Amino acid sequence: MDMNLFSLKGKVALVTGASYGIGLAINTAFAAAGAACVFCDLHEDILQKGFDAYQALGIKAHGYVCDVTDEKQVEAMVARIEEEVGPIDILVNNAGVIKRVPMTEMSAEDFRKVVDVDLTAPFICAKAVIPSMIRRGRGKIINICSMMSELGRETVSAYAAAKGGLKMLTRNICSEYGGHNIQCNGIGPGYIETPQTEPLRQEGHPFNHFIISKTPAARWGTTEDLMGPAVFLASGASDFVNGHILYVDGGILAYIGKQP
Ligand code: NAP
Ligand code: GCO
Repeated sequence: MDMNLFSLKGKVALVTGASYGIGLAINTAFAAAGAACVFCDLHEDILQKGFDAYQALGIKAHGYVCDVTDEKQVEAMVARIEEEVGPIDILVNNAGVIKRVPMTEMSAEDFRKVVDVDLTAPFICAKAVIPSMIRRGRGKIINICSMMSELGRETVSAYAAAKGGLKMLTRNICSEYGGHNIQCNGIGPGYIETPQTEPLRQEGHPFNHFIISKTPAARWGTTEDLMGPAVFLASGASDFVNGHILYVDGGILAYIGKQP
């Protein structure tokens, strides 16, 4: 028996939306810990870029085109993964979108689209993998939450509502399926250098300085900062951790902010 508490040897991990960014980093860490890595993406061309990225890292990843908001597509993908790779031991609901629009200028359609990807899709994906986890008597589900699971700010009403809901979905999956040895936890990244935050990090953008002043670590996070926390929550080291949101934010949530 592998006594390394953080080992993922023999495990199958599905990370949604993991062709780049946080998802790619998490799957890279899972591969280093011994897991078989699976990822999905909405677009074939982006999926191919993902394959290229994993190959460049020396990782033999399994990838599928799937719109995670579409229950039939998710069910079909999970069935294919179980057939081609093996039953899913670890699910990371990472796929996400954001629309930065003042609430009164946001259409209900756009609000729904954000909630559909950031909250309904994690429900759909978790619902698709839990039955098999129950049959096998174990499972790990990790939902990628956000600072916006705890805080609001201008222009991100849909995203904050979805990520706040994702925190409570995490706690509810813990409550409903913890008795089947399924641990469902969240990771709440701070402000991380990925394409999603590119607009906020433009040289001279006031938000750039703002985040540095709100972060005790006085820097933007990197996707590498999320690797260890993800392996911890995916491994046997966290078998008695359930319903927890692990904030990986450099201390933002603890800090009133640097005096101007
Ligand atoms: P991102 O730019 O938000 O990309 C998310 C990924 O999800 C992309 O690969 C995207 O694919 C995919 N995706 C979007 N809609 C999808 C759908 N319907 N079906 C399947 N895949 C879909 O990348 P990120 O910044 O690495 O964010 C990853 C997660 O972390 C998100 O949930 C985000 O909300 C969360 N997060 C990010 C930060 C940050 O500072 N970056 C902080 C906290 C939380 P395409 O490129 O093909 O559209
Ligand atoms: C924003 C950012 C944030 C980050 C992240 C913070 O516009 O405020 O995009 O939402 O993406 O979610 O944890």
